[in-house]
Amino acid sequence: MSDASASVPADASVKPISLSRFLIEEQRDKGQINADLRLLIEVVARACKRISIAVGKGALGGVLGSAGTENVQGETQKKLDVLSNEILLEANEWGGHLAALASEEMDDPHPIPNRYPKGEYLLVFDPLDGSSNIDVNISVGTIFSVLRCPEGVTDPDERAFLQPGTRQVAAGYAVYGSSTVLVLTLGDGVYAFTLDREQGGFVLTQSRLTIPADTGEFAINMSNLRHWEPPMRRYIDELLAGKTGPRGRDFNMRWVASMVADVHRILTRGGIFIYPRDLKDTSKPGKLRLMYEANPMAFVVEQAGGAATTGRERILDVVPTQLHQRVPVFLGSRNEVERATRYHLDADAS
Ligand code: AFP
Repeated sequence: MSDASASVPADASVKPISLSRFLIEEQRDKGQINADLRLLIEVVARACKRISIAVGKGALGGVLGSAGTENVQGETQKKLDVLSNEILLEANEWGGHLAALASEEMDDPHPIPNRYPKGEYLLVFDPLDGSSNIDVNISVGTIFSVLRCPEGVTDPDERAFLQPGTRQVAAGYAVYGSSTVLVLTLGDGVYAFTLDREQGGFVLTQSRLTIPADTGEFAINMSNLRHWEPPMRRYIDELLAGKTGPRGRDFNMRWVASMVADVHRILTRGGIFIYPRDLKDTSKPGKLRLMYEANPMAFVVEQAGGAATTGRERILDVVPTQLHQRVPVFLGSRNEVERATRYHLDADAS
């Protein structure tokens, strides 16, 4: 396994490139984005900076602990979940670049108020992923995905959002860890920008991140093992058997329980992240949300040369039927994702 990602690190002798300059060059020189999409990404980044500041204040900001409410998934909302959601809504609704927004924390899509102009894009986000980690000072993050509003739709409802992940025009996440890093794809590679806390702006620190095809590291919540399907057990049993097992090598395990942090590690040094379907509650085909977590992360991972499946099909090909739909997620180093997927397909066929 290669420990280092093949991404191009920042060269200290080169003048730092700000996120704004990167986006302007993507628009002007490469024609990769238009002015509205540039504005949208800048606004999302600004909101992430505000969330990063709130997260960084910790107990001093009075924002730790539960908000005493539940979201549409029936999960208890943290004060920071609610605050992050408000920050993203407020930042994005007046700029004229969006037709509507949808958040993991809200039952229904959020329309753009009539007093503001509307744009051609739909923004989908998980404002604070991994928020159960917030009170114990472990990394959390914001995940976002951008879709085009379907032609001719002026008042987008849930149906406008139900597009497969292949239609995303941009996606990414901000991880609020020992430093705050914004990871972005516009459909042509993956770029990482570190927040300069003194200057207050995001600076390009890694270009064209690449996930190694092979890995010796896996991320999964092992406490669910007894609920897994047989091919899932087979895959993990083989990893756990180590050198003397069928894989002939030892594997290491990591599980942060913040998807952003686990995916960020995989983008940095490889690995496979799995949240499989389990038989604990057969009404739920997995824990993670297709539109808010799986699709944006799958877009990023594929753009970095990795793979992302549900264990049976490519995540980006799944046609959503509900805004808050859940899917199993297998993503990261290509050869491991393909192997785990093959085990599931072989089991289905036999
Ligand atoms: P929370 O946002 O409720 O903390 O959930 C985080 C998450 O959606 C994802 O970020 C983690 O990978 C996963 O759930 C952790 O799930 P377990 O708690 O079952 O390990």
